[in-house]
Amino acid sequence: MEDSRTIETATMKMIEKAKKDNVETAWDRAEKMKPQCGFGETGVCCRICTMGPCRIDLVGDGPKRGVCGADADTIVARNLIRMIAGGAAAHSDHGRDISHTLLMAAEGSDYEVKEPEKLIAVAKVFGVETEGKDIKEIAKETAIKALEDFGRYEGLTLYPYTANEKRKKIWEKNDVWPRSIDREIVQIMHQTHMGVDADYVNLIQQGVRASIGDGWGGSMIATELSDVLFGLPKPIETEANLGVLEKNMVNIVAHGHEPTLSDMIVQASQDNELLERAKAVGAEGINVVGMCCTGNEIVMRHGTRMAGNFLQQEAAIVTGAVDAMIVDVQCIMPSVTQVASCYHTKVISTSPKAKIPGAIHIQFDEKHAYEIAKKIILEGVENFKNRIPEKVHIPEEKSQAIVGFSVESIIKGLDKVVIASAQPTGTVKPLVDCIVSGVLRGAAGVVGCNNHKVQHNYGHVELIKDLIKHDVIVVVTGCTAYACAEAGLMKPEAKELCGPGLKTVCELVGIPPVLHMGSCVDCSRILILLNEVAKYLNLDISDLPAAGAAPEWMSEKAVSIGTYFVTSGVYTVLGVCPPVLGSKNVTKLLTEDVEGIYGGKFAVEPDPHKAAQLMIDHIEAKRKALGI
Ligand code: XCC
Ligand code: SF4
Repeated sequence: MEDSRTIETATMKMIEKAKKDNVETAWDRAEKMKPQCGFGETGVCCRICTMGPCRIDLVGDGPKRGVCGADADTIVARNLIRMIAGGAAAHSDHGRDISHTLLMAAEGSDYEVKEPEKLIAVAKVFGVETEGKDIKEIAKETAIKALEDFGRYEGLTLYPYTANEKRKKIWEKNDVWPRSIDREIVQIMHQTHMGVDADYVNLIQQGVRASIGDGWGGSMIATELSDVLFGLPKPIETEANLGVLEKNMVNIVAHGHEPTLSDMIVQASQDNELLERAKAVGAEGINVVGMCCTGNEIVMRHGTRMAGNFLQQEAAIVTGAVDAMIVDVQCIMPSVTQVASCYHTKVISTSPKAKIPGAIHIQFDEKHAYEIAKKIILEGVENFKNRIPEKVHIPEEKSQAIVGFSVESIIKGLDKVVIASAQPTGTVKPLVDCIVSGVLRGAAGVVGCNNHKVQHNYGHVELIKDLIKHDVIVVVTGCTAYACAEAGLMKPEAKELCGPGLKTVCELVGIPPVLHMGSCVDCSRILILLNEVAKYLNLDISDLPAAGAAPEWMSEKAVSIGTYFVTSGVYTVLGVCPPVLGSKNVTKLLTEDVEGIYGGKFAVEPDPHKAAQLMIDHIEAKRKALGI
């Protein structure tokens, strides 16, 4: 079987089935969208005020400036940092919600502190005194400090202080330390308002500030406090792909991003009352499966199976076997209700921020979390009997995977490599030893979305296969994680695809060569891991033999992620070009000049094999510079 749209056979089958069932998918709509607008694609379309829309003619002798006089540099830079604002806002609003959930846990709710030790570590970052206090008190003070970091009115955001000394000096010197997480996002909106900033360098600098507030602020707080509330991920077995849907069970797909609801859904799905009701409607049980990043949150902590990534959301419904798709925020195609209307599937929206025409809205409320989760699941249970048997086809594809690699569990796991000294180190020393000795050539973080412009999962899988063949250990988050799990790159047997060094490490430690580190906000785990290694070696992140990639990205969040990786010192290769080519200056700034300032830079390479080579070359160059 071959298909230019996806490499993944379950999805191929569902695309075919969709056609038969007269259902439109993202790929169909993408076809209809062709040709896509060249002005938009190169970033030179401006709609910021109603004197426009204005667009810059890049090839002919048409306009070189908008009505207000803004040139291509200004327009491209403004558009780009507005993307960063969107992405940083999404991540940080998620982080704020988690902080609020911690506060509610402290004050009494269905949530509780699952990891007191980690809470104490986080409390220290915020300067909360922990000695002699009970855990609820610490939780409350930490939550308030975290919430303050979003809107602080004096000083600087606190979480970036966890970075290594060299990195902090770079941010200070270039004046990009975020003052507060929200403020930098708001300032982007102000600075890009008609007639404010026209200097592309100054605009990009503000984008950098907001992105650091995301990666080392909002996202990191989201990750750290999620661990506190929902548990620290530890290696756990699971399965991935559409084949995790069950013919004889109530299938509930949890889709979206935050763990607050999905974690409760997992718990409530075991409720006796609901299980009995499921039996009464003729089902063998309740099968909760994950989709996109909320799926990553629950698989990391409970092993909840992974149904599919971004471009599989419609395909999941096309199986005709999804009784309820529960969504919260981000990456939910409005088309899901359209697709659902051709089957029996109920789409249930739960966030006041995200309502979708055609969906049932059951508003989630942290105060009554368990009861509402039960109510939501019940919708799916009652819907089981409405399945249309002739429309049900669940593809059999599913792969084994080991997931759940928090920084803490990686450190613990790699301690097994130290065979000579049986003493566990509790630090990144074993990882560092493997890299310094050359057993591992380096490490790569591969993250991000799916995008119809890249064959679904092809970019992720091909790039990563090349990296592991070259003994580069790979960590992943987001939709990349699903692509890897589905392709079998997260099972121990994937060691056979590795070079000899990485293969040995996989054997000794019992890990796969590709480590699932979580959802998109968990890209902050990658920052923490890099930072720990840098600190251990008394180096900066930019000195390490490491690189990043987003082979199939599409969202504004990915622009923010890419920017904070680059300005944390990571060479980052994008498989899809951001809308910047309309400005030679902005393009040069991002792909060349920025390296002299932050030690990282962007590259764009659609061919995953060439992209992998760029990363490997970078890793080898860094090794050489370190003399290892
Ligand atoms: Fe969304 Fe997070 Fe992208 Fe996937 S990787 S398409 S942002 S689900 Ni985050
Ligand atoms: Fe045109 Fe300037 Fe208005 Fe943009 S801000 S739409 S370039 S007049």
